[in-house]
Formats: sequence, C-alpha cells, structure tokens
Amino acid sequence: MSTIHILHHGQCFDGAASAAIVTAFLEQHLGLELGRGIGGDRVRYRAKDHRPGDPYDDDDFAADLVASVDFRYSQDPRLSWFFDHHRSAFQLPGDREHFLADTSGQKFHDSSEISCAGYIARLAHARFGCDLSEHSDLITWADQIDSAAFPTPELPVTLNTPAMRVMAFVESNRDPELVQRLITDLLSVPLARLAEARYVREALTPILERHRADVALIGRRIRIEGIVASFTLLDQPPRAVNKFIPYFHHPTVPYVIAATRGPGWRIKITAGYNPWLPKAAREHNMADLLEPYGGGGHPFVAGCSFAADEEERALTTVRELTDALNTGRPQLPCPTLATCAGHP
Ligand SMILES: [Mn+2]
Repeated sequence: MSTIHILHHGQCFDGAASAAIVTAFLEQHLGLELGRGIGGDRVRYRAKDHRPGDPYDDDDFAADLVASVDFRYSQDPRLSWFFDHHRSAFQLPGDREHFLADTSGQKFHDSSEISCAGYIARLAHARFGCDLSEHSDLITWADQIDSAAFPTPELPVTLNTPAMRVMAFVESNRDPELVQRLITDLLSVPLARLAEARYVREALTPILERHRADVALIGRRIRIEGIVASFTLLDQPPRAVNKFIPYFHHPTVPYVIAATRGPGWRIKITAGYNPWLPKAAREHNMADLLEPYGGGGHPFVAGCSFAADEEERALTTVRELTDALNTGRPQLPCPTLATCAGHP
C-alpha cells in the first residue's frame, strides 16, 4: 500500500485546516480514498516547526507521495505538492529559484492569500475543477483566523465558539497522535461537534483556565494614558499571551504597549495598533517606533527584546514608547473609559 505524508505548519489552525483540505483535494483529484475508511493509516500528518536552516527531516520525505502545506518550501525532489502563502516560504539559498523553475504544475505560492486552506480550495477549484465546498465552514474559519479578521475582540478572547476552541486546541497540542486524529476529524466532523469531542475538551480544560486567568490579570495590569494602553508581566513566567486581550478590555484604545517574558525569560516589548480601528486612522508606525531599541516589524505591530535581567531598561522603554505615542496630543483619558470599565 502506498503511503502519503502531509507536512504542515504545526500548532496552527490554518496549518491543520490546510492538511485536511489538501487531503480532500488529493482524494478528489487523484481518485483516492484517504482519510476515511482506512483509519488514516495511509496518510500521515507531520506537524512542522520553524527552525534555523532546513526545517525538514529526511524521513519527512520517506513516502510515495509528499505534500507540504502552509509551511516552507523544500528543494527535496520527493516533494510532489506544495501550497503556501507565507512571505517567508523561501529562506534557504536557491529555494526561490528552484520553485520558479518547477514544471510539475503542483507547486503553488501566493503571499496575497489570507489563508493556505482557502488558497488550496480556491486553486483546487480553479485549476483542477475540484469542488471542496463540503468543507466551506472550515475554509471560512481558516480565512478568518489566519488573517486575524475577527469582527470583535470577544471572539478570539472568550474562545466561546467551536472554531475558536478547536484553534486553541491545535495551538497547544504537541501530541503527534492527536494531530493525526484532529486532522482526520476535520474532514468529517463538524467544528461544533469536534469542539465537544472528549480528547479536545480534556486538553482544553487547563488551557482555558490559564487563559482566563491571563485575561483577568492583564485587565488588572493595564494602565491607560492618553491614546495608549500599557501593561507589564515581567513578574510572570514566560508564556505566549493572546495579543487581543488588551482590546477586549479597552475596545477603542488606539495603541497597546506590552512587556512580557518569552523563551529563556527574555523580555519582549511589543507595540501594536488596534486592529478594530480604521487602518487609515493610524498616526504612528510601530516598526519606526521600535527601531531605536533594536527592534522591528510592521507598521501595525512591532517588537524588540531585551535580556532577562534588563527589567529597568524594559520599564523605561515602555514609559518612553507611551510618551512618544502621546507626544503632541492632548492627554485625554481613553475615550471609552466608561465603556471599558463596565466591560466584564
Ligand atoms: Mn497560514
């Protein structure tokens, strides 16, 4: 029996959705029976993490058919299908040239696509005449989650909807067998039922508890000065903090400055513009703002990092960034402080 490896961006909702969608595409296009009926034995999903150099292992390609989705390019001749939308897809010398020289018609990249799962479905239809509309709910959520186009901050912060719960599960799960099970389920189990599956609920219980504690903690720590909300978690163990939490507490504050701890207790300073305010109303460039501190990023979100023991420097930086954003502007309180204060 031939084997299929689907390599996908790990701990990412779009990565898992892309793995499911490419399976559905290959089933239709090649006339195979993959995910269902064979118990997933024939298809192995392999979650990939970014790392310096080549992120792939040799045995990633030890299969009869290998597809990589929502992740970096590989020049390995055993890669038969490739779909990605990351600007960072081509990092190793020769990657881009190798991709451009490909004549298989099975390798695709478009950095204007908002999700890879949506990209695969749209290409499958346009190029190969495959109809994946049976998975439209999954595709719509992948588009929304990967482009962070949430209608309100409540959605990604309260994690009350099935898709957001499945997202939280995917982002925290490192168990390869549960990766395999979840992606197989994405093909046949509606998100509403999947979010209630025992293995998803059991894994989520402690995660949601920690997340809710962080939501409350950040709510208490936030200081509003003029057009800036800032908070520091330097006394807290390193962890990824949901970047939407400040906007959940203060929906109309334009800018957020945060000091948190990352891997190795390094201090991370981030500056962001409220994604729910009009893009054109942004008056400061976050990347320019962070550049003097050795940081960088995009106009809307940027960051810099300091050594674990540079707490004084971090606090001074938060102070300076807050002042810089407020400079030349009246020191008005957050315009919706009344609303914010009444927020749960
Ligand atoms: Mn993606």
